[in-house]
Amino acid sequence: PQPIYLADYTPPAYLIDGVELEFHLHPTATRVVSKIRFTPNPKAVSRDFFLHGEGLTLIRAAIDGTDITPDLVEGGLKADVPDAPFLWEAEVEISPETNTALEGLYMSNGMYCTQCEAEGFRRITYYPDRPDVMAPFKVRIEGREPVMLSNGNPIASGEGWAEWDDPWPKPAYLFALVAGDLVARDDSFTTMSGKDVGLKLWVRPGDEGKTAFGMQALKDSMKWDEEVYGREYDLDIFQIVAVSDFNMGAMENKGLNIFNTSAVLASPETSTDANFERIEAIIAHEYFHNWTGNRITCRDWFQLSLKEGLTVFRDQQFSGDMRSKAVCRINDVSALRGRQFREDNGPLAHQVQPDSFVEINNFYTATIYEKGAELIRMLRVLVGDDAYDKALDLYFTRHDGEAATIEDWVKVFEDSTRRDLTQFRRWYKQAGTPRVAVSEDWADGTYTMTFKQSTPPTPGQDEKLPQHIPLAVGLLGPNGDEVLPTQILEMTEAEQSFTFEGLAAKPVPSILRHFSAPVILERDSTAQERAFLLAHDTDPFNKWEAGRTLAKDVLVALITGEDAPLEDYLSAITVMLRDDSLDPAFRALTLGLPSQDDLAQTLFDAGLTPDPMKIYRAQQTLKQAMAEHLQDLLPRLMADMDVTEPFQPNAEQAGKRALGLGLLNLLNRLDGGAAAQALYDRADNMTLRLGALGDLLQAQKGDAALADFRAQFETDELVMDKWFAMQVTHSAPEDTAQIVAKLTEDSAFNWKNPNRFRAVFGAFIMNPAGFHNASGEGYKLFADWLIKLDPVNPQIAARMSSGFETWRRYDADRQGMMKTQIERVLATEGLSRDSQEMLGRILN
Ligand code: B3K
Ligand code: ZN
Repeated sequence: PQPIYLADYTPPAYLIDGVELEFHLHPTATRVVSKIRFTPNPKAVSRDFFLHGEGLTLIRAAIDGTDITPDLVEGGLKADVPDAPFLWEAEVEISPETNTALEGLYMSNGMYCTQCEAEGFRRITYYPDRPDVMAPFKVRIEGREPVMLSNGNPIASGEGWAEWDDPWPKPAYLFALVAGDLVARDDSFTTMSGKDVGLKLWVRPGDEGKTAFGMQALKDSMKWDEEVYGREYDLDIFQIVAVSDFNMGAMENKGLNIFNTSAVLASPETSTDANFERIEAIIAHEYFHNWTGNRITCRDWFQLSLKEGLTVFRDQQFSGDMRSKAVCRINDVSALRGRQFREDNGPLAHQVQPDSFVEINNFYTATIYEKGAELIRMLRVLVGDDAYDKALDLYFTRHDGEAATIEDWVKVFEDSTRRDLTQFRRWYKQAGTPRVAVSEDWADGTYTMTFKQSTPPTPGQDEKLPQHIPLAVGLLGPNGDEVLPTQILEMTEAEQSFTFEGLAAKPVPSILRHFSAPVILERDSTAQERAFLLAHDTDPFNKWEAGRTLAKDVLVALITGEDAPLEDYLSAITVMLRDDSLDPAFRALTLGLPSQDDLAQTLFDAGLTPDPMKIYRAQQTLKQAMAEHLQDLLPRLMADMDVTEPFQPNAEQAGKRALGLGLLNLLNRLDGGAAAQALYDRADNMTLRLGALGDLLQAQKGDAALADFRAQFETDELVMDKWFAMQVTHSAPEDTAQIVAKLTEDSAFNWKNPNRFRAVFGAFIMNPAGFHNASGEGYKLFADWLIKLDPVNPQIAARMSSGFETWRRYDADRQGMMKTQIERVLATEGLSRDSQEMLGRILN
């Protein structure tokens, strides 16, 4: 497959004044009639008329009313057209029912729905399927479905038909159609200028009871975007539809967001606190896209982070405002390190604004999303909050209605702040995670910190230039008082020193507060100093970070057989846990240990070969030591975390449950599962039930609970996903592959459903000790399933293949076994472009 290059961008040859679509729905023979008014683009460099089209059967085509026979070519069609505005008409036939890739128009549980981003619209009709062609759409749907929806405002409907009108010009990737037997939760929102907007959350009959939380999250998001960004909604109606078969979380189609059921349906009995939090964030994210993505869209897919990075940043801000800022920041950074750092330090590393791609669906990555969001966060830190707000106002006025670029975005900041951001732009163009090493010097009341930055080579990019890094730094005195509040040090050189004068004693520095830049900080420190920061740092992120690095020091020492600062860690953690002034959610996070994947990368970076079993055992050893050390404290602390009020999915209650479960996980190592069983038996919400089930599985006492869980929730797809995932996550490493194999034979393993496939195989590749079991059977099993899934759903197969992305970290045996499997998948005949690109990059 040939790559597409950013450098080859040219403006579209024709623009569109208006689109009319007519759908005649049929499961295997849907007819789509299109009328498109084209006009030559004055900025075009060519007059060639090309329309994208894939898997379409062309029935008829006409230009200005005269039938024509277009030239059907690879990926679309060509035709001779007038050198003036003209009307294109076409009729095509498509088969939604057999569309298992879930891209274009497809069926899920008997209901029609669409997914057009990035390039799915070309599977619906012939069209210039590129985001810089924006047009208003009118849609008529004919069919037997009781509910038939599309973008924009409802115009008219009757028995067997419905018409919709979206006045806002949009690229085709934002098109949506839904038709089926659906029921709505209705509500309304009055915008800041007093307009009434109808809100509808559509679900399958039976799921009405799981819509209240999503609707509230939507209203909160609408209010927040008005208050914080001054953005008002712009149609008479906003709709969300929940769909069971969906490749990702959700999609921001104009006025008609389509959601994976897992990203919108919620109830205390079936959803965990983490589910509620994620749902709130995704609803906000998709809603925020209405301005950052839809009103201002991307010129081409190389600019994907323009909308995704910004919208993630906005949803992170929103979650921080709705919940606890500190806890949200810690969670966001953990996710960034877990997914984006892993990507940036392996064969799939790529720029936030890539130069080329083969399959764009492979670039909906943590780098585009989460690193993109970090770049915006840094910009905000560098220019200041007020200047950020001004820049955003300028962005919205200058680019509303346009398909913009990342250059446009940075230029807005330059123009509104008069800062030169030339060096900052490198963040978009240089892949890889910068390492920042710190050394310090103390003499005569002067404290000097010297920072050195370097970024390791990434595929296709050997040389890296110094980046513009905002380092948020504070200093603490020996008694724990802050002697210097947070300052932003701007690092622009490869090596740079900063001095602080007039200090009475050598300070303890708190560096990279609130994780002010997405870098790896390298700083040798003593266990005492880490414990000191855990006890005294005023920055909650760095307070947590101190605990995390101390835990990491202990674990690495346990793995490598060096002296571990175990006692320092245990006493520091005890002090932290006892501190009632600390938010339970914060304490729960600080009690958690760095992940096995994080430790593997750390060891690899240190020039060692990570052994997944040793890492796993070190974690178990440390947890056992923690349990024993905290033994006397556990019952009282756990009792303190009991929530007696009725279940609320808010941050306060969730924090107590999280800490309670964190402590139970330790107690579980001492009481052989007794407390977990008791909790399982009395739990009246999914958070506690699932937490208890995990502990029971861990203690190898889960059989009865698993059977009970299944009996209770057999008909609930989303809860059954948890039932599958839990068994993989909490398996003993030597059993994991067999358990996965057994689950794939279960009658409920509906593998064509992305949620179900991910429940099993996502959990598998996220369980390093199990996946990397020395026998290699895990690798083979995983490859078998990639081969099986690829022809059915290439997007999910390609995405999951990142399970192999860390193969070069491991010993020669494991490397050899993984390489064999990667090559076997690559050699599969007819392998999708998606998987070819991913596995090809992973291998090289
Ligand atoms: N924009 C969509 C993702 C589309 C993925 C296409 N493979 C959801 C989101 O980021 O909000
Ligand atoms: Zn998005």
